[in-house]
Amino acid sequence: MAVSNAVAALLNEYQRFAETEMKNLFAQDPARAEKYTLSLEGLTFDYSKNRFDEGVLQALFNLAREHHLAERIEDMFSGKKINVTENRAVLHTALRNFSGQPVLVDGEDVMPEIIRVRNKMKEFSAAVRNGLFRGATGKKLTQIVNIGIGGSDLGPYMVTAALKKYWAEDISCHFISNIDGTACAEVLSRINPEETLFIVASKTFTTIETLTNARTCREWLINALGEKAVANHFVALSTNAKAVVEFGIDANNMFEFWDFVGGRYSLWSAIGLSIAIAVGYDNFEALLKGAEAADRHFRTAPLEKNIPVLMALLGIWYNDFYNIHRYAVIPYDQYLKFLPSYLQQLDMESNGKSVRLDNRKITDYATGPALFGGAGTDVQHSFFQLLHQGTEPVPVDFIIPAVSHNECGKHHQILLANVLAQAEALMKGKTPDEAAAELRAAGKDEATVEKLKLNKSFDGNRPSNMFLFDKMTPFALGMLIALYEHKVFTQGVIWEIDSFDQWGVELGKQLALKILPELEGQANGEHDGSTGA
Ligand code: G6Q
Repeated sequence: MAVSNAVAALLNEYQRFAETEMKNLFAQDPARAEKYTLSLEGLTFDYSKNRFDEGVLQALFNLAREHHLAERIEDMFSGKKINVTENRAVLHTALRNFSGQPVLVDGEDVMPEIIRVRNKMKEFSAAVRNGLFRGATGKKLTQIVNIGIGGSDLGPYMVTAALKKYWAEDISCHFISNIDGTACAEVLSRINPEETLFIVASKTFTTIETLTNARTCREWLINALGEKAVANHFVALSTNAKAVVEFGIDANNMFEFWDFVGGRYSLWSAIGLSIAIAVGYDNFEALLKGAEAADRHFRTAPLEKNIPVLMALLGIWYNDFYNIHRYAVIPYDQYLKFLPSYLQQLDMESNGKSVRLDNRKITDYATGPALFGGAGTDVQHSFFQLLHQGTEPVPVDFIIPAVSHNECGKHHQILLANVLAQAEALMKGKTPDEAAAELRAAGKDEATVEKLKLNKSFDGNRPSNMFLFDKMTPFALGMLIALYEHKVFTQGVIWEIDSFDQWGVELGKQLALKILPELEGQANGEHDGSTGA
């Protein structure tokens, strides 16, 4: 960020605060946890284990004000074309708008169309679930295969897995995304054509991976059931009606969405059809309503009480002042095991940018951090070593439901104990003296104490957020995802980048198309020595 007043103030705050240890802040202020915990519709968000005091926090709020965050939020919700490089409005929030209020793009209310497609999804998902819409041979369609990639895959893939407990008993979901033929072969070997519904999900309907996978699946189906069966076994989710029809899918079997819905923000649209079929439309709507609750909160809560704003500002504090360019998301919920890869796309595709909105190359500050993660407790036994004792801290988001969907002996108590212990250990650490005392108490001789005390000590002062949900319902999941969406948006506002384009992804789409005919011997290309060889 250019050195503005707010940035200069934050640089001073950084100098003042750098040596402060969080554990001392807790010791000095018994009310710290309470002061820095917020609640929202069944979520408790505790951000007290972060490196800040009131001075730092106020300076961060000033940074948000300096970037006119409140106005930028209104710009997004009200349909301004904030995706400037593609000249598009950004209205995934309209997809989960149940307020009855219009949302205008170029003077036209987009809500009637959104409601029409929602109703079409409701009707169709019910017809598949209750067997009114059947396969060509009269069998119920119980095997749902979503064919899509990136934003047309990761959302439904993550959400259907997260809501597995809500699936209809006789329905199973499968996902084909990769162009690697293995992805197709593995799914096709497990399903029966007579009972399979293929959902071809592609915003543009031009993506080579999805179209190639869809053609292979279409051929497989035709070989088994004949050409006429396609109408009963294929539907499309897209913005491109012409390409859908050219592909051979009936226009009636297409569920539309619009170019104001970005790929990685599209699970709330027709792209969520596999979710609606798996868990039922009412649960899909509950997911949307959870997101709507997060939208209302983001739009109306003051900065000081605004969860996505706090998530974003603390992220910026570490990214741009501590120079920590990574963070980890660790759900302690087996059903959420794909959440980190979903968030990887959301965050890294949105904010992995180096050109500003004013068209200047960014050379003097860092934008989006790298995100990684996995399900706790599994990852405690893999990369947590680096979180505890690596040379640089990694801020962590811990996510856990208070009540499990699968009460099973003491499992959930142990899971909860683990997440709390990890967050506390990261924050408190263990000094070499404490480690030495433990070694002596265990009867070790002084030579062993000297040899091991540093290895057994932990710097501590490592930050984390805690998201505690009453239960991971469709509503709670919708809220969680939307909170991250708004966090990413807020950071993009402060970094002054377009969080809604993805020119880096487009490059990959072009390059492979150029080399493919060369591999097939139909063209010669100019390449560097390595690629040519
Ligand atoms: C997401 C990106 C990208 C996109 C895929 C699939 O924001 O744009 O991940 O979703 O490339 O694109 P289609 O849906 O057009 O096939």
